[in-house]
Amino acid sequence: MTTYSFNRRRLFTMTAYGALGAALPPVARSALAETIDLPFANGERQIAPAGTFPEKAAMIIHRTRPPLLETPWSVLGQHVFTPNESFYVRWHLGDFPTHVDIASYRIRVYGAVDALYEISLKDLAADFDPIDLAAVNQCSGNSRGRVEPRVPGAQWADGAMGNAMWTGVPISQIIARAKPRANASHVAFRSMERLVSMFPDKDIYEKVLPLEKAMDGNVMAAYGMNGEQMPVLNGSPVRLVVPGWYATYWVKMLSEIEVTTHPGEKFWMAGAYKIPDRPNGSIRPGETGVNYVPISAMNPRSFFSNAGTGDRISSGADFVLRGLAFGGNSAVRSVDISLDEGRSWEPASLGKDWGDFSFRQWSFRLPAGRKGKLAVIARVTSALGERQPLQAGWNGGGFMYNPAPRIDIEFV
Ligand SMILES: Nc1nc2c(c(=O)[nH]1)N[C@H]1C(S)=C(S)[C@@H](COP(=O)(O)O)O[C@H]1N2
Ligand SMILES: [Mo]
Repeated sequence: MTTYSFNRRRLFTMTAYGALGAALPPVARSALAETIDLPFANGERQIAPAGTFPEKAAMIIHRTRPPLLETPWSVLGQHVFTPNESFYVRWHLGDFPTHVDIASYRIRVYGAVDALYEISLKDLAADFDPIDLAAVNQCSGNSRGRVEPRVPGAQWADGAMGNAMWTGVPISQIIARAKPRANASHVAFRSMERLVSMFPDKDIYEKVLPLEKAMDGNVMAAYGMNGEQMPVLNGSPVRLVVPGWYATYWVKMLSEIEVTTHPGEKFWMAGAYKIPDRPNGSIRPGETGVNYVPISAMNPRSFFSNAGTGDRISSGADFVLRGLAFGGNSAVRSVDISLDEGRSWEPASLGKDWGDFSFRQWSFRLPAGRKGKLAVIARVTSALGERQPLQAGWNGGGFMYNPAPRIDIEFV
């Protein structure tokens, strides 16, 4: 198993990133011979071959400018730690820097504090105590393409997520040093990129956490990803990591940390990424009179990684079903398997525990000799007691999709 020791000296050996912009103009059609059929109507997408996007292997293209790139399930399902080169990519604003000057890069810490200051990358590595923490980064709209009735937005299959071992400095240390004032209640995180917009609220990517959440010791300014410098498309040189919460909060190319005295009022908090204030963010399609709140903690999910609907499997030998799960905002308590449409459940075996916020592998042995069709459902229960529903919930944003997955296979 790989160990992840991030060499902090590497931070200073890098002076600038490559000409990212060169990869972003429309990709030549001829380069995109390969396509993939995602598991929903109109799910055909092109695959960008390795190298089309900087530091990236072959990725499923949902959009090129700004990029929305999905990790193929054939890669994602096979790793506890998603390889950096295959990690999905999602940007909202087109105008993000193609070069970052490492020497002059600073994060400003200011607002309702007594000691505002700026952090260089050198300070970040030298003046604080870094941590390593495994955490799943998942887009709020992951699997949106599966939502019925269909909703607008990126039609992701299940590959708008990934797990990595993040290295960085807890925000609690950074904020403690700034000495927040007694009336401080929230922290706004902003990135380097700008959008030329008619709507001044929308021009900066700003996400806001309650101060208590920002100070939980897990939320961090990360510079390492799986023991390496993180790819520029995933937010180098520094991104926010908010273990247990949806990736919309994981601000990339972090440039400002403002301690404030109020919740987020700008577009990316007050306008977008809001869910019905209901259990699992779910309402009936078309339901009105619902209060909407900013999305926050993830719900639990499980996935099959070595079998899918339609597979024909030899009954001549035991077959070990394998998959991935995560608990959302807490650890995986159990993954349970049903072979009878959800009437009874048996626990799967869990793989190595990499921490509460990581993917966890699971496996379940089906003995040799079974013949014919079989429906298998996998359901995770989190340490907080949250359990995947058997039927998908729904909301107009296509957020928080998490029904227990089911596959229909046949033993021959
Ligand atoms: N600066 C910046 N950070 C951002 C975003 C963005 O548009 N700009 N998008 C957010 C959203 S919605 C997602 S899903 C994640 C995606 O992280 P990734 O591209 O590393 O996979 O980044 C988050 N952080
Ligand atoms: Mo997202």
